[in-house]
Amino acid sequence: MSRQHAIIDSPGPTTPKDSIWEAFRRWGYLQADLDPLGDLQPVPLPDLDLSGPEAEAARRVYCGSIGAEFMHIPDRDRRVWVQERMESEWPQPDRQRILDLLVRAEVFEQVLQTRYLGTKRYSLEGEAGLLPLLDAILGAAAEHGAQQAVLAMSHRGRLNVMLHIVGRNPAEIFARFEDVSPRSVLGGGDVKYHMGATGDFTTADGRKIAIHLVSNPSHLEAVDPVAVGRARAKQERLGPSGREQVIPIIMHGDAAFAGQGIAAETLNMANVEGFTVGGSVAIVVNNLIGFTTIPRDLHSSRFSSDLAKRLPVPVFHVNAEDPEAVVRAGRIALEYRYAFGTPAVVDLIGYRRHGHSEVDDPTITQPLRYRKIQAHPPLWQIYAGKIGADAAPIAERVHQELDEAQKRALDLEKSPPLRRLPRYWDAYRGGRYDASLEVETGVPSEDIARIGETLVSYPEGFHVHPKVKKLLDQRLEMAHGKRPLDFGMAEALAFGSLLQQGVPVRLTGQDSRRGTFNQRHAALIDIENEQESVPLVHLAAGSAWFEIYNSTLSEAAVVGFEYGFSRDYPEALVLWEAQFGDFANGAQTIIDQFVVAGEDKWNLLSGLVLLLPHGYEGQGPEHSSARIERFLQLAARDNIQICQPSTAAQYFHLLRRQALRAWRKPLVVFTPKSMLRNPAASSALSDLAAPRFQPLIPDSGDGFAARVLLCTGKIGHELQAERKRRKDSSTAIVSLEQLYPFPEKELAVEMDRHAAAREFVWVQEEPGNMGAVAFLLPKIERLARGRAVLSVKRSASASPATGSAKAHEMEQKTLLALSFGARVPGQ
Ligand SMILES: Cc1ncc(C[n+]2csc(CCOP(=O)(O)OP(=O)(O)O)c2C)c(N)n1
Repeated sequence: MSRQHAIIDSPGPTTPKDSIWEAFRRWGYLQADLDPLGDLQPVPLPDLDLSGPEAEAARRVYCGSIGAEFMHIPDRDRRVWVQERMESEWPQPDRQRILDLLVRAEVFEQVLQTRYLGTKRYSLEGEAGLLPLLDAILGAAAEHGAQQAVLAMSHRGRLNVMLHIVGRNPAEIFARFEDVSPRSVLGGGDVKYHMGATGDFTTADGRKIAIHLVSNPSHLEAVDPVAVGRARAKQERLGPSGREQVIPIIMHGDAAFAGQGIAAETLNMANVEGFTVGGSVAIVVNNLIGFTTIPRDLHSSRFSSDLAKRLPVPVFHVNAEDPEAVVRAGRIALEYRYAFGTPAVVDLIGYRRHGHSEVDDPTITQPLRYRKIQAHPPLWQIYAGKIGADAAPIAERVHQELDEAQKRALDLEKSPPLRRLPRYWDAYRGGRYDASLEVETGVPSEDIARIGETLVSYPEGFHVHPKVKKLLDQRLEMAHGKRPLDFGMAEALAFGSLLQQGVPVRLTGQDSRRGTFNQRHAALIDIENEQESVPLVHLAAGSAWFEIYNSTLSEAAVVGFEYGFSRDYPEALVLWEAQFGDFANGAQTIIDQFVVAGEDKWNLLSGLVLLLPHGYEGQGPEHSSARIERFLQLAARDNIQICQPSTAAQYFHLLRRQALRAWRKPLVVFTPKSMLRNPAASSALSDLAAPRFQPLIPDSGDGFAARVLLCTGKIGHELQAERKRRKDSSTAIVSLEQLYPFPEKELAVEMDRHAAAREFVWVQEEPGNMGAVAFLLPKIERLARGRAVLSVKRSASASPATGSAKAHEMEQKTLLALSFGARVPGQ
């Protein structure tokens, strides 16, 4: 599969006949018969004001129920590929199967409507063609070797897809309408139309495809990168044939696809090496409305799918009420994906029979459209009439099946699970923290020396940049204990040692291969020919592998992707790195809806690591704070880990702990910037052999201090330097390395050890309305047993930091002075 799309245009029409066909190939979709209700009017085009037998033939192909947009694709071969499929005859599809699916789709919705009137279900009615479409796509995928499909979709039609495509039992779905076991989900769980599900789909020719419907939040499109990341992980598990074996199918609402940036960010990753899945099939379930808003207010283009034209991929608009055309469009799209390894899009144009949900009255805002819809028969009746079949007996049978399923649901005491986790999750657990989870993470110095030697090696004749060469020389000295270890080397050694133990490692982020702060150099670049060498790859043992990719300039989609990847590769250490932690809030939806809440809502675990450079260094409001306060506010019931290692060795142990414990919990690490090169933050080789990460670094003194400063991160080193400068012997400094789960026992021991201390002072660089102060102060007060608890921080502020380097210096000095006892006038 090539990433280069040769821009070779067609030789151009040479005969009048050619030019007629060219006109229809290029513009025919604008006059295609796409909208069952006729609201999407054909566009008058002089280019298509053509008559005669050739024009009529071309019009039949390009202005029927499929409107194919493909002439924007630069590669002529790909255009010809689409053209050939559009212009050839197609065999008649299995009409009985299509009819059966259409009946099932709508009868299921009608049963829900009559049994659970007034309950939201986000009916598929008006878009029932989705079932034959998925059936066709999965059937064709199976012919190409697909064994698994990762499906993502929002609320609309989800229950229907769970039943008919994922293959869940209807009783399980009815049980959720009956809400049979509310006590099991008090304070947690999720609504039924967001649940993930797994099952098997049987294709028309009897093949089986395992289906994974990805759990999904309300936030539309947020699931897109998660599903793609999951598909990528599943593919990597399978090796080179993974792309054939695992097919992602992402369904979108028309309003959401056009409006949500994360959909664009996800498409942008489609053919990028570190993120490609060899193409996903995108389906726009296009009911020409979003809640109450009509298309002209939803997007600036005729079709909501225009976003996809950023890629060299075809878009097949298809009239949802011509199921045979729908099936054909699905098959062509799927085959394009397998032929060229890129996405392909089906825009399924139908309508929405009810309001946004079934409790919403659409006649208030779209009275005319809904008058038409009320008079419009369901698709299965239209289709049965067209093919001359009697669908009533099928409808009767489906009704009966569903009646029986509902009775079974009433007998259930608990809602049965809708999915089974793959075996690779067997060895891991979530839930609350307990100390029995701990493992030793130390590595003996001899092993470190050996790993270090590989880390600094490269092939014979490879021309390393002189600056990198110097760094590698220093790293070799570090590996042999001749120079203190810095963060960059500690990280490389953590990765290298894990790889040697058979743990795969994947790291992505903007400029992460070199490292934003010129600190990583995971990929060495030959200065003569730009060839690459990645030393860590050579440390991978057993089934381990090492991947490091510079990502696209996105936060939301890339974090979503890596979260998805971590969901299907629990054995791997999966890390995403922000350029500066400040930018992580671009991924806030993924953090809020998946990373911190996924276990609570869906009982799904992830060991994803977020590396967020953090620290006040005078670089302005958007290069200072990774927003510790936000993560702390999101922390409850041991859902995440929030850490700020202050030394290289602590970082080493923290990364190894994350991979080696059986506990799979997202880990947020506030990582250093200037501290990367601060000798005070470096570690001795022997520190890497220490048993494990310390959630708290106690003061090195004898416990007789009068004041104890408590802090986390870089400010701790500044406090140490200030204490030295002042020759202060009455102040202790304690560094909290783990903020959550809160290391209460360790802190209590340390505070009790300082029996003579009159006050405990929480010191932070962040303003008073940010940082850890609000989270920690009540906890410190509880442990202080009546002794004074104070805090030093910047004044509360609307933005995290000043833009002036000099103002920053002044503020920082004031923080240090206050920490050592100066009082603010008036206090
Ligand atoms: C990010 C986000 N913003 C707003 C909403 C509220 N909302 C729920 S459905 C909906 C309309 C969706 O329209 P469309 O994408 O066309 O899908 P449809 O419901 O018509 O199938 C909106 C605005 C949401 N769920 N997610």
